[in-house]
Amino acid sequence: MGDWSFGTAPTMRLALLVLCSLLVTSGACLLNTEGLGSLDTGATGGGGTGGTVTSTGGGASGGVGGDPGDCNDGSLQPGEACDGSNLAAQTCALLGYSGGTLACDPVLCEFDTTGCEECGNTIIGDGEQCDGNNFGGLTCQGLGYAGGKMACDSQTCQVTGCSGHYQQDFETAPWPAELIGGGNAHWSRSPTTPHEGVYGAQSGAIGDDQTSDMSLTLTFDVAGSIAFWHRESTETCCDKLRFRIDDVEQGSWSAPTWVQETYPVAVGSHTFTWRYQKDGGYATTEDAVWIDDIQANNGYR
Ligand SMILES: [Ca+2]
Ligand SMILES: [Ca+2]
Ligand SMILES: [Ca+2]
Ligand SMILES: [Ca+2]
Repeated sequence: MGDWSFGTAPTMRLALLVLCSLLVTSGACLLNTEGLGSLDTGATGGGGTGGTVTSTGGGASGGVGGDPGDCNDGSLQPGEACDGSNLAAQTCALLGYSGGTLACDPVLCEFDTTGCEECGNTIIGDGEQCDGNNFGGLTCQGLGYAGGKMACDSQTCQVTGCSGHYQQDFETAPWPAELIGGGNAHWSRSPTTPHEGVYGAQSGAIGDDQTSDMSLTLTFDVAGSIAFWHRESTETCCDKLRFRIDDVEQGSWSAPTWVQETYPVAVGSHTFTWRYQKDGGYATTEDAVWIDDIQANNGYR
């Protein structure tokens, strides 16, 4: 009896191996190997056929159940916000940050915003000039401006409030509002032989013992200078262009051709006045003076 009971098992194993070999050939054995293997591991491990079945099954299960299988392949599939260098045309700025470099998480294929800059965290990041009260030592002068009340834009983290170096070439209408008229007649834009471009400034029409003034007030946060070109067509001895800084005369001229003057200017607010002043009698030639190309280094409105 004992011989029969033990003799049956090898016979069944052989039968199962033959059956499985046939099923593998047709491809259907994949569905049955798990059940068979659990019933008789000896058969699976012992035969070459069983090994082939196991490796084939492993490949199949990975393809069906793996979630991030196509993350980091460089192309976007459904469920991926980004993939590798493909950021789906997004940037830190478009995602609401002030700047910085957007990246893609290589495992999750989600945006990695650790390289993005946040405006408002008081840290000056890439693309930010300032943040809050942190200017990182920047000054308006350091940025190429004349000066001003520097502030930091809370949305863009860019410096605001700086003003450029004042310059005026009189090419654009209307008359510059910052150039205040005074005396008996005001200055005006004039196309009469400008130094540069098409227009300069010409003194107003005045009589003997009269004046025509043009004044400009600028602020200098640091010491600078003011330069301008002038030309006169006047009674040489006695009718002159006079230039004043804060009511102190710096020079007077009656020059028939364009000449440039430059004066140093100290820190502070200063008023510059160009004045055509005539004496008590006689006039000659065009009886006027001209100014063009005012340039204030470090001076701003
Ligand atoms: Ca992908
Ligand atoms: Ca910041
Ligand atoms: Ca001009
Ligand atoms: Ca005169």
